[in-house]
Amino acid sequence: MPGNKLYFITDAHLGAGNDSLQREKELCQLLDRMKEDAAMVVLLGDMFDFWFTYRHVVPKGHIRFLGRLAQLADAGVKLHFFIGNHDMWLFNYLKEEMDITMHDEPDTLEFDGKRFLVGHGDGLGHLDKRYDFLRRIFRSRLNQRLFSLLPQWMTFGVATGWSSKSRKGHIKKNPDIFKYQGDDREGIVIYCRQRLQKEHFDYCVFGHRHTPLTRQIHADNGNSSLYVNVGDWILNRNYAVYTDGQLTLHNLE
Ligand SMILES: [Mn+2]
Repeated sequence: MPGNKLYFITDAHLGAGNDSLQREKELCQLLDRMKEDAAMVVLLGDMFDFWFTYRHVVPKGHIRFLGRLAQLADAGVKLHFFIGNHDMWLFNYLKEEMDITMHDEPDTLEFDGKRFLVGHGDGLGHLDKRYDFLRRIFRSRLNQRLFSLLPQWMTFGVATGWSSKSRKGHIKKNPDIFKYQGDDREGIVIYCRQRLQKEHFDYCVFGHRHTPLTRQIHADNGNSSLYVNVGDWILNRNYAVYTDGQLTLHNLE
């Protein structure tokens, strides 16, 4: 019988860096604890630094993490995955293997009578037109089909090299990239305030920004909600738990 807690984890970027296996093992410590008390586990994306599900083949690695997810699913814990910008090509693999509900875009989850607006967080607020354009290209069905026809040594070489280079480049160009940019410059906050104009949410929970944050945000119509950014698992070991009417941020100890 599963427990009654709701967990959020984000941005483990498994496969990146030399410490990926250690990071994965620590993640498994947390997942093992969840077996005792979780009702629902929400993965907020970029759990893998790169992934592509081919028709009959999936990438090597990450088997401890995948095995733990399967255990949770088999124990009756409800699992959700919001795809990130690094693992947007998971397609239906996790759905087919362990009935994880996959989300391509932000979505509403209900839990314990509360409404959560949940997503990864990339491309929201449309602050970067070039990124909007790339996002459309990467998410086009036709391009995905063409990509799957390329030889795998080529696609994996390009994608993993690009991912690590773009991460280092971004940080070098803007050392404050992980700092909060202000309510009018954070795409996630802009997006959440637009959604709050039309409907009520108790919580807005996202990842992608790699810095844990809790902040009350307000829409022009007076609607207000608690924005929680879970942080990340690659640099920190952050996660969030909702229980007894409270959503709180934690670190793996
Ligand atoms: Mn991301």
